[in-house]
Amino acid sequence: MTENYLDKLKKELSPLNDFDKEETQEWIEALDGVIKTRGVQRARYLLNQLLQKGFQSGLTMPFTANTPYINTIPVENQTAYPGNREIERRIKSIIRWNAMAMVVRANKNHPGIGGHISTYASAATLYEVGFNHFFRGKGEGFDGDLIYFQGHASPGIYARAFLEGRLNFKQLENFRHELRKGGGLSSYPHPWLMPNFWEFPTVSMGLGPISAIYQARFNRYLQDRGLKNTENQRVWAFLGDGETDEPEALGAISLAARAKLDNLIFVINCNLQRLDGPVRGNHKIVQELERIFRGAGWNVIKALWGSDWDPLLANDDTGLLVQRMNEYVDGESQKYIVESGEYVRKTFFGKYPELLKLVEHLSDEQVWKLRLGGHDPLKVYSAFKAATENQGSPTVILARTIKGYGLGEAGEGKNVTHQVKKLNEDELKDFRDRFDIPIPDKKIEDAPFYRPAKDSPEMEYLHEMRKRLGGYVPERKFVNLPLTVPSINIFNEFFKGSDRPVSTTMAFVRMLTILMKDTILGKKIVPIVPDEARTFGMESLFRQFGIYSHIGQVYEPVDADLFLFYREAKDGQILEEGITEAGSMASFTAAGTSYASHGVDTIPFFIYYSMFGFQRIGDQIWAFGDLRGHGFLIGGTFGRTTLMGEGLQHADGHSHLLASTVPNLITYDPAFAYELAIIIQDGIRRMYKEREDVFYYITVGNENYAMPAKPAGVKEGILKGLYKFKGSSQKNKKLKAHLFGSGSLMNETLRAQTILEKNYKVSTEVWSATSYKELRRDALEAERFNMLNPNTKPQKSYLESRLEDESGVYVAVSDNIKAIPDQIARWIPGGLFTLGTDGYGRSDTREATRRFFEIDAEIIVLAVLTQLVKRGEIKKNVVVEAINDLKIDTKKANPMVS
Ligand SMILES: Cc1ncc(C[n+]2csc(CCOP(=O)(O)OP(=O)(O)O)c2C)c(N)n1
Ligand SMILES: [Mg+2]
Repeated sequence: MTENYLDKLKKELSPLNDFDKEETQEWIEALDGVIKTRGVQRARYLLNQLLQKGFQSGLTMPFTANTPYINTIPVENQTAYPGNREIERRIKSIIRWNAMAMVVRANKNHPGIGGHISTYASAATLYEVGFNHFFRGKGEGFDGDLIYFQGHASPGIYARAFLEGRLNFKQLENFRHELRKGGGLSSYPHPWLMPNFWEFPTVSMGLGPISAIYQARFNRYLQDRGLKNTENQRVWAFLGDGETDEPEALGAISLAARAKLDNLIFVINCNLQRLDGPVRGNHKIVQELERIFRGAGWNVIKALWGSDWDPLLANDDTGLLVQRMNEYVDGESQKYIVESGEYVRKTFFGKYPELLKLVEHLSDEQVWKLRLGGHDPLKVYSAFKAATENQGSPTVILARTIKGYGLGEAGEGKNVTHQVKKLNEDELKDFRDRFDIPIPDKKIEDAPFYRPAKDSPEMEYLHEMRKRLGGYVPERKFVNLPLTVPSINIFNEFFKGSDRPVSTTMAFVRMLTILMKDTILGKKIVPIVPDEARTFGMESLFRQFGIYSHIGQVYEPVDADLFLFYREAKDGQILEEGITEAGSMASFTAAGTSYASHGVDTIPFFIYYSMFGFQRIGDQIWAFGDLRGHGFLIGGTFGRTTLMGEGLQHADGHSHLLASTVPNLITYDPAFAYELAIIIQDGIRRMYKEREDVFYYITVGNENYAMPAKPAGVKEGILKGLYKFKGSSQKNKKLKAHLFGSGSLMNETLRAQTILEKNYKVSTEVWSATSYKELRRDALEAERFNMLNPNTKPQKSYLESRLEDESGVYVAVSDNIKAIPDQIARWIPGGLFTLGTDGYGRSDTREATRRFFEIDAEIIVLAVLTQLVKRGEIKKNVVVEAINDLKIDTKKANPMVS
């Protein structure tokens, strides 16, 4: 590899190239003298002056955001450990054992059931220092810290809760056996499955860190808007070093620094390994992360070396030990774990003979056992303490550990360690001996759980420490009181209809404004936009309600003289997130779960380009469902052909299909303003009054058309997913058809109705299908009930009872792909013929794209006639003539494949 400028300078700056050691020593002594007599501030000033002078004379220093590969906190700045180290070690050892035993036992009984030993084994000290000294619970007078536990460390978190008496033997035994009688523990943190225990689902890597950042920012929002005092609540996010490769993990760190989130602490467990092997075999993950975080403005604390290394570093007169630490790569470091002390001495220290002297008083075993920072409670405590005391910026702790710590031959530091799920008898014995667990040889094979007596010093200490910190964690609590929800009357204006053409988006923005002005709910509404407010016509909200900024607005906006200027304010209500759907979704998550994490209701509306929702941030939406989040996802500019001109990567016709996969998500594709009003009001009622753990996805379009007045008696149908919008004017005709329309395609069904009735004498009824997902869910429920209860009177689904008295052919059309209406096809008498927008979108006018995708009125007419021919109710030549009359090109390209 070619050397770059930095590599060359590194060489030049190495102590090995020091050709006048005496002179160097003089300078070092001078610096020491200044630090001792005048303090570090003065020393910093002098060094800076020297650098500036040097720069003026042509001396450039290599740019680096790195500090040397040593601990950030010098020994002199460590505080004495405030706890009982010995008891804490015993507690930690027992937790280690039980965490390991949970996985081993589960896999012994059911090979393949899975679980992870090595992640917690490496992180135990990080968590235990937190549990004993930092994590605040939700007790009397405490609001509690918000802690994102690394998903794969869950066995350790369960094992602690077991010692605390919060989980019993049976539950531990049923780890990863949730369906056993009495229930079991979920594989990873899932509030859906353990709603009183887990607070945050973190196991999809990268989602924890980005959620934590926006959570910390949302805590500030609640504070600045007077909704809750969150001053004493910290957000802790524990993550893996491998996890930082996920774009979401680091993608929002600059926001955290910009917003000065000193209530946020990241702890990255740098065991240098991920699932397959080293995170950075040829490089150093810690240094890479340090550069990135420092560059973004974070306070970075490296806890790399344990106290055993302190005297070695103190005696490192040549600077070669630091040089050695700086230069060796992670792959090499991993090798030292699986090799002997002799190998470490020879290879690590022996590279420079001077270094051998530093360890000559240590045996090989002692050399091998020189502890790393993340396994040394004192180093971890000092790092956590410094993090909690840091002001004005978020902190990241980079703690170095060993993956599979304590597993020995079974996997410690090996590339396979992540997957280790079984230990043989000897390995269990080694583990027991290493951590002094009182389990006799004859029982060891079973890897039994161990819990000391209630009155043992360990148990007393454990409870006492948690009592001081306000209670046990994790614990999920939530508001259960019904919120007073405004009546539907607040939306009366939408029930009258309007001749003025408007879009459902415009109607939505108006509804949002009404809600934001509501005396009861107004303050709780949280509008969230990813740099798309103008797209949706929401800029009027900027001035009225303000854009949230902790520091207000320190500049005069360029449009200050305009009525709708860009107004940022400390109590601003809108979260304008910039171009980050992931960040916006993380904000939506914080606001949508505030009823649980803060005991404060907020009602988020996240309005975004529907194409960049489910397929871009679908995993976060899934996690939101797991979290039992409440709120409204509003998919704007929806519709493969409704959104004009934007084409293939913008025109969305399938987000409803993706949305249909989320179990507790209620979805709607409304056509008219009154439908939208009823859906939103009912959504608020269900989520905030009835406290149902559901959330909403509603699509809105930007096509303007006259909004009809609300017909009588349609509320139930709108909410259930289907109602008759416009009956036929030719009721007694023999030929009958039903058109199901959705969204702006309702207008094409109405046009088709006129053509069918006028030109083809088909009595045609138009229905508005607001939610195929709701219809399907209801039909599936009835079907299931009838299957399981053969002796009971069969239940009828809403769909079946609505259609039982109807006759005729059925055609569905929407701006979605055909699979959306196909969802209900099997319950439609005589079948459902579906039209939709399968295929890649095109940029053109609505008329052109609707003909291209074969969903316009003419094609609807053709589809109906074709169905009538199939039933033998009309002759084929009617269709042939219709194709001609309706000017349909039968040779046109098939949109599905072109
Ligand atoms: C988004 C996502 N991709 C992949 C996985 C599968 N996975 C689980 S753990 C793991 C390795 C974790 O390594 P690291 O983040 O370093 O954590 P460690 O266990 O080493 O602390 C992987 C790839 C996942 N859980 N989530
Ligand atoms: Mg790792």
